[in-house]
Amino acid sequence: MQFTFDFGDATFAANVTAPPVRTDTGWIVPAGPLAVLHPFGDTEFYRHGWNSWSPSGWARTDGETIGIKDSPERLLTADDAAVETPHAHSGSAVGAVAAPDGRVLLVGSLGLGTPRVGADRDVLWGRSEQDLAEWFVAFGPELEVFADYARLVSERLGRRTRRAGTVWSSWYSFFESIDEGLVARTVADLEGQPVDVFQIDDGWEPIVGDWTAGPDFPSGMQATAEGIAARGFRPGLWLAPLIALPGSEIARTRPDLMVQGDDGRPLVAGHNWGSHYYALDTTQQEVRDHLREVFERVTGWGFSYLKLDFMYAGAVTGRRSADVHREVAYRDALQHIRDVVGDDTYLLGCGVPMIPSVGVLDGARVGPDTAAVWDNAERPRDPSGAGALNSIVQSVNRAWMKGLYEVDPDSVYFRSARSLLGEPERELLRDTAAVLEFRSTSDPMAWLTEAEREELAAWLSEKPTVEHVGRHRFVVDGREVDLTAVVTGGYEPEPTAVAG
Ligand code: 9PG
Repeated sequence: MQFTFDFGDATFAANVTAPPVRTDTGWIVPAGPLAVLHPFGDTEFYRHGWNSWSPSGWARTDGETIGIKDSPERLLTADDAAVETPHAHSGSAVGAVAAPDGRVLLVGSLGLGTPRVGADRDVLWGRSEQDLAEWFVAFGPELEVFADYARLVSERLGRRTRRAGTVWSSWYSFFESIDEGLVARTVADLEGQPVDVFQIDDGWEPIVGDWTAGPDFPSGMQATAEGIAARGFRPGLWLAPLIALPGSEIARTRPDLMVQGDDGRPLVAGHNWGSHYYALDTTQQEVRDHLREVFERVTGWGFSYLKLDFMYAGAVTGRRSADVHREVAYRDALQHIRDVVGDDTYLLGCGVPMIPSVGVLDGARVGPDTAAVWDNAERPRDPSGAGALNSIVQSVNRAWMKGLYEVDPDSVYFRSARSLLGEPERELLRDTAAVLEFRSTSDPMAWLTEAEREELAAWLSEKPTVEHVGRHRFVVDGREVDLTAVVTGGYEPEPTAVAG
């Protein structure tokens, strides 16, 4: 049916499936496809990525789209391959077009069903794989409209309020090369620093899919967790509980527990570690029992901060034993994990579908991996590639998600050794973490100079008040932090020498 959205001094003609309802901040539209005519012509469109690593940001409708181009493998891992069309301006769950006066017209889904929002010079549209959720349509000042949208999403899906505090992660220093001796030394060196969580990342398990202590942790993970706690830190652990590499015991012995492809074999759900990997079919009771066992085990070891990675795989398109929408299957699995670990375990999602995780996760990664290098030379046209620049750009474009959970822009650096980042670039990373209000680092104390250690301690102790005052502008304890140049591509890094 035809409908006119009335915002007082502006009206927009639209096609909807049933009559919308006016609220104090906009309109609630019943589930089903919608298309809103806008008079702005070619203008800026806000595209939102489906999972943590998927690109988000503003691009002109008459310019290049934001997204992963030329790689089906990358689309599968770092965006929603099932619906992504690289050459259309579209994104996941929410989108907006900018009016010339600075206001924006927003269409956002209030739930699951892989809702998509896209635009061209005439129309802002929304449609879903399955019509499970209402839409919000609003027109007004940009920051207000996005905040109103976040408020409505969290009213429906929940909002957890536990805070992680400051985090040290092993990933951006040691990567997979960790062992119990290295962890013990690193923890000992960190004692007394204002770090709340010491999080062990990938590398402790024998293989992705089998969540037991690997050969480099012969004393077991409980002993390692106890060592971390004894130095005054909360033990944190990485796992990717919804995926399995082909060589893992679970994938070898129980291929029937994996999401299946049309060929009746385990479906390829993504690529990493020089391999493809599969996704667990969480709609099977045996998989739910397996997840219960895994999470009872890791919390039993003493880990109460869990980084759950590659979670989008629980929502890939494929054959599952129950006929539920893939995002519903994912959210049920995440809720099951939450039920097992209880309220006091902090769950940080990474590679998670963003909206289906609201209300269950405590925090979520909102960008691709950072790195001790500014730009990613391997994947120059892929905004989901690892690097400091991509991590800043994507994370700042998701600042509005602070209304949904804690937002993690990834680790910052203090070290000048073993890094190609100059001090101005390290500061930009730290400013990004400050405005998003999630502070983590991966620098071992042994890699820092005395001055850098002091800087790190001072920075981790700060608890400033943050205001979001413009699209990419913030005020942090009275200091203006303007990230516009970096986010819009106008920042040139200092040429730096190779250090280390
Ligand atoms: C451990 C790492 C770290 C890191 C995570 C994640 O798009 N990708 O192909 C892609 C691959 C790996 C990746 C991120 C994206 O890294 O983000 O912090 O935990 O796993 O293996």
